[in-house]
Amino acid sequence: MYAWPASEVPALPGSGRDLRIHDTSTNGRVTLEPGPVARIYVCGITPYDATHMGHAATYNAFDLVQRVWLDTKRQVQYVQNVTDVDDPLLERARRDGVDWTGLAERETTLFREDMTALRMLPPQHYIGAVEAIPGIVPLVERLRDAGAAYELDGDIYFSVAADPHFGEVSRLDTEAMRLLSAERGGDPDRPGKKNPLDPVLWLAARPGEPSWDGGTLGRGRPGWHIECVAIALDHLGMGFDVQGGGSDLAFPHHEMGASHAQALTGEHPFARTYVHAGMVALNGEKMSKSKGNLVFVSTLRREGVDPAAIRLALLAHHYRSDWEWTDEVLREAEERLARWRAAVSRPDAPAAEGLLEEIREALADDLDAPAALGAVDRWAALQDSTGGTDEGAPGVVSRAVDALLGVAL
Ligand code: 5CA
Ligand code: ZN
Repeated sequence: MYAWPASEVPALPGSGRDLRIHDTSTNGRVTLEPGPVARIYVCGITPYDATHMGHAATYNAFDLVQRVWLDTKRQVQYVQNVTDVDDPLLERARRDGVDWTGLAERETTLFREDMTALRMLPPQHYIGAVEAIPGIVPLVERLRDAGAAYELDGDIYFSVAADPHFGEVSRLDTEAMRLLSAERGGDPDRPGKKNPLDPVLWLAARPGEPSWDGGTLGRGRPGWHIECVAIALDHLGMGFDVQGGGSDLAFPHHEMGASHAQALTGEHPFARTYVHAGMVALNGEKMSKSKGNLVFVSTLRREGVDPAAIRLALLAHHYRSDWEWTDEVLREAEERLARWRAAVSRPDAPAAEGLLEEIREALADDLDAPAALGAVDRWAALQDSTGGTDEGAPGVVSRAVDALLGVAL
């Protein structure tokens, strides 16, 4: 499906450095070494509610990954899905008495508008679960025929025992996996499963629910993890550079996805690096659609908040930390934006020597956006008398801030 328009990324002098980033599966930092075309899959939204600050923070982190890669003169192949059929979407549509397809379309449209306003780079392939179904069915058939999946009352389950690398993405013990599985869409207590953790690949048609032709699987709809696997394999192949999402996706979603793909292909790994963003909270609790403690990007925009200030509010927090959204966070970002805009309008701006390299260094160091903001703050606070003036400096600074941080001054 259509993604959203790309904002221009200004060309910068020289070249950025390779990104060192925290990898969940090794629990340590790795230097990413993509080829000339860096490949990234970022899990997309389940469109039953509007984009909140937690979503925006996670997409901001992976937007930075791409901006660093582009600055190393690589191309980026970026794929994102939309989980436009799944239990939470169907439940919300039922609760509100609306058509689930209309709900998904409306919220996806709003997400596109939010991403555009925030200057997030669009994926080259933006694929809905529904449009991926013809590709999902043969994968599930193959897993079943290879003995990596089994039937339970018409539903097809993946056998985690089929992947010798199962558990290596999230590195959790069985008890923790069981708890998270129950919390995050799994059904560990369903009788008859070979392993309580086994996730569903194909759900047989239920009355009152949408279903599709599943070939030898019978009518039904896909499970959650196989959706992202089918889309990633189709557009990126095995061994792509980064799979990204919020930390709540490490288990079960990314763990199961890796196992599906590894069992399907006999190859390892699915993604070379798994990167997870921290959770944004509101009033002390993780912002989540199910709890309803949300601040929406679109609401702030409607209230007249500058999207560049929203983006600066996200950038002020390290992507791996869990943090709390408050009015104060936004107020500080608005003040910073005003300071930066005033600074680039100075006729006698101080020289910006070294600033571009400082921003590059900060981002290459596990996407340390707060450090990058600090470097720009210092330049904005400089009095022209200290290091001489340079009438080219405002241009250099605004291009660097735009290209590397996605903020238009
Ligand atoms: N459709 C699936 C992924 S395939 C899904 O998780 N959708 S979602 O709408 O629930 O979340 C979209 C992205 O936002 C995911 O990466 C998720 O980890 C992230 N996310 C959700 N809530 C928060 C939060 N409070 N803070 C940070 N990131 C969040
Ligand atoms: Zn996903």
